[in-house]
Amino acid sequence: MAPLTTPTSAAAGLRLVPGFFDRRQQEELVVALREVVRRAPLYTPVMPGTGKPFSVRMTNCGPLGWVSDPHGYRYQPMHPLTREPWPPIPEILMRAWAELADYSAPPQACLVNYYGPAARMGMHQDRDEEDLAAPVLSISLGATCRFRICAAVRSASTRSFLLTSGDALLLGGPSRLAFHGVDRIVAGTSTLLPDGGRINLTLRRVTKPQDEAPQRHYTS
Ligand code: MD3
Ligand code: FE
Repeated sequence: MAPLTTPTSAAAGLRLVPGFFDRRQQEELVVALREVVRRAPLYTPVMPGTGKPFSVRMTNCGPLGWVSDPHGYRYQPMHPLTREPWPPIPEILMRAWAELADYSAPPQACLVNYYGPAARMGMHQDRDEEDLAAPVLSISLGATCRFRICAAVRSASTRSFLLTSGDALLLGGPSRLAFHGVDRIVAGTSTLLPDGGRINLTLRRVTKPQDEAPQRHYTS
């Protein structure tokens, strides 16, 4: 069984798998992601309403992608600038979901977040998905970051820990709706990516599996 760490009971259902991807697999992921960003370029999203730009640059792969623009947050099947469909989720990530997620249906969206040395992400909940029974699987590549998570109410005390290159973090059960964010990128910790950058991949279900062709289950 893979190592299991629960840094805080404020995040029950959270499972950190340090070093899930070894260095060779991380390099394979970077190669696959270069193809993803060639077909679906990183762009700078803006906040709904205010139009304030994110410090994180984003793109997606998979049938659906998460986008933020002046109209709101949503999932959509195409890149907001090229209007092309998102490229497929790389096989190595589909296998990671099958191994870790303990969920009967495949992921539909893989958000690619690119953090430069000064980028951060404010505390928020992920709740734009209709299927909240499915876990979220996050994979970290490149620079280490200090990640923060707190229980379902924002006022609850928060805990923080480091996410390093190759780590997988599974957010299921009560942790699925926990507030979380990235406080900062730790300078000088990226040997995988140039310029001290960090990539976070977030694999998600968006719709409920019942909306698709039923999955057959055989016994005996
Ligand atoms: C906890 N990304 O894209 S990943 C996001 O490192 C996001 O880029 C951060 O938060 C990043 O929405 C954090 C870890 C993560 C992802 C999803 C979660 C933690 C989560 C969903 C629920 C609770
Ligand atoms: Fe999030």
